[in-house]
Order: sequence, then C-alpha cells, then structure tokens
Amino acid sequence: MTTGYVFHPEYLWHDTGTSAGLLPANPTAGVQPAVHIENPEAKRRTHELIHVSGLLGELTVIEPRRATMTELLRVHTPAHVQHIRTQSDLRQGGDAGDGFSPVGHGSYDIARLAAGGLIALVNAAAQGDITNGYALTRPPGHHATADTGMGFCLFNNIAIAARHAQTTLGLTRIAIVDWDAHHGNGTQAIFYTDPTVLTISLHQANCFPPDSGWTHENGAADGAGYALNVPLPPGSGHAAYLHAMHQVVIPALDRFAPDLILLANGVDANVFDPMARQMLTATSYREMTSLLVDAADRLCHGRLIAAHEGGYSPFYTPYCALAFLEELTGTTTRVTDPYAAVVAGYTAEPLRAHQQAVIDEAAHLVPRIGKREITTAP
Ligand code: 3YP
Ligand code: ZN
Repeated sequence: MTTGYVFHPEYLWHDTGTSAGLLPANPTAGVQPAVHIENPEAKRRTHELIHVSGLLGELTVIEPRRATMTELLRVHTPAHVQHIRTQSDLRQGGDAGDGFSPVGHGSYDIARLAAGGLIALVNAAAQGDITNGYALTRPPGHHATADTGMGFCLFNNIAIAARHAQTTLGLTRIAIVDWDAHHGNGTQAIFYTDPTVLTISLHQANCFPPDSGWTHENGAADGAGYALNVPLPPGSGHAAYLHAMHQVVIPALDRFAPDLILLANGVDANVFDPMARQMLTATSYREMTSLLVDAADRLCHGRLIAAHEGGYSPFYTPYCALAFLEELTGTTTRVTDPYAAVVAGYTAEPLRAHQQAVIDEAAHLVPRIGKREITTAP
C-alpha cells in the first residue's frame, strides 16, 4: 500500500491579506487590520511536521499541476471562473463572491494548482501508483458552488476531482465524505440532483453557512437520498463523531459501494480550533480515518483521496493532520500528540442524548441510498 502526498509552496503564497480575522478590515468603522484567519501558518506547520516526523519519507510525493479550463468548467460556470481570474489580476486582489473569500493577486493560478493537486492524486490512484493520498492544499474548496466562491473557497477542488474521475478515468460512483466542522454546502449543491455522487457532511449545526446542512437536505430529483447531513450540536466531540461514522457514514458507504472515496479533510472540528465549537482530538481523527480506510479497502481497492480544508489552530492542526496521514499510510511516527494528556478528558466525553438524536435522524435516511453489490472489477 502506497500513500500519495501533494504539497506545493505556492499553496502558502495564496495571499488572504490583512483582514480582521474573517472580516475585511475597515478602520473607519473601527475594524482594525490583522492577519486573515485562513493564512499559511497552520498548513505550513502541518507540512513541516509531516517532514520532521519522518512520515514524508514513507510517502509517494506527487507534483501538482494546474487544473485546466476544461476541468474547471466541468463544475463551475464560465462567469465564475472569469470572476476569479479578473479578481486575481487586480494588483491588490479581490473577493471570490461572498465578501468572506479573499482572492490574492495571483490566486487564480494557485487555486488551479490546488484543484490540480487533487486531480493528480486521483490519476495516480486510478493508475495504481498509489492506494490513497492527501493533498495539503490552499485555498480550500468545499463551500464553493458552481457560480460563486464562498467561505474562503475559490474553486471546489473535490468536485472538480470527482468530475475528472468520472469523465476521464471511468470511476463512475463517487462518495464524498466531508468532516470539516462547517457544512460542505458547495459540494452538496453541485451534486444535489446527481445519484452518481453521494455527499455526506458531518458538521457543527447552523455554524457556516448559517441555516445550511440540515438532515432534511437529502438530495432532489434523481439525486433524492444521495445527499446526507449530520448537523451535530455544538460541543460534539469524539463519541458523537465516532457514533456518526458507525451509524451513518460507514453504512451509507456500504450501500452505495463507491468506486472512489473523496474526503474533505477539514480538521477544524478539533477542540482548539477558533472557527468552530467541536471537541475532537488527534485520536478522534485517527479513529475516524481508520474506519474510512477500512471502508475504502472493502469497497474500492483502498482508493481514498483527501483534500485539506479548514483547520485554523496553528499549534494543533498539525497533530490532527499527522494522525490522519499516519492512518492512511498504516504507520506511526516517533511523534505522538504532545497535547494528548491535556485533551484526554475531551476524548472521554460520552455521547449525549441530543447528539444521538440527530445521528439517529440521519441514520434513518441511509436506506434511501440504492443498494449496490460490490463488483470485483479492478
Ligand atoms: C467562513 C466565513 C465564516 C466561517 C468560515 C468558515 C470557513 C471554513 O473553515 N469552512 O470550512
Ligand atoms: Zn471549516
């Protein structure tokens, strides 16, 4: 088993500028300029930990390329692609569409390199060069819809990779799991009427986007039943997420029997993240990943390709991502979570009734997915 890894320094050059956290700075209104919350630091430190831990030496490093116009247009409207390009051409950059999504000068090319990094991993998996893989990309993608950027996202990297896999690699049934703390609304919207792409999002209820990601959003038309949401109450942690994996994500994957699993690996549901109020630890990510790796082995020759999404704690994001990547690789490194003792109590929090109720609600929708027998085709 080989694990692919995509990283590029240009990912760190996506310039989100001097916002005040997540708002545009506005001194006139008393909003002091500061660094934007989606800045390179957490991802730079993640890459450096992957190197320093020794894990990098175990990985098949894959060079990203830029997604082509044809590849972008499988998901996005020409007007949206053109908008990102023109914003990116401005000397000071601009915004991807919602006022929350900075486009730095030159970010059009970097966003194409992020989408293309995922395409490169999917290609390598289809060719059998790797079994699974991780693209440590910026900018993120899961909020971007066909016609707008949103929530720090410019292009929907995972959706572009999914369409690429279907169109050019014959991987027709794709499951997209999204455990970022925020709802994967863009991915869900892109595939909402499409039964060939199952989307499953676990997220903090009513966090971002507001009023999005409820269980009743379950797909429409031919895609009815093929969008699943588990809007976990704020304060959900290890037990709730593992229960959701066992009761919803894994049974849904088993019914759907995908040819490829894509994962929006936001690690911003960890207990130290400033952008959500969930309580996961590196151990949680390790155990959740183990379940997904097992499902991929059982269902689709191990093909599990992940994109980095959120994760804003510069000091804890790297340990969550390392646990994830160790589990993909099937090894451990000499680096263990240095916060393990500090967070032991969080990991031990029991499942609460109000969390279980939401998970049960989502679990009841799993049988709407048509059951497919696993074929043994390569
Ligand atoms: C985008 C604007 C306010 C909340 C923020 C969420 C970004 C994120 O990590 N999405 O997954
Ligand atoms: Zn997020």
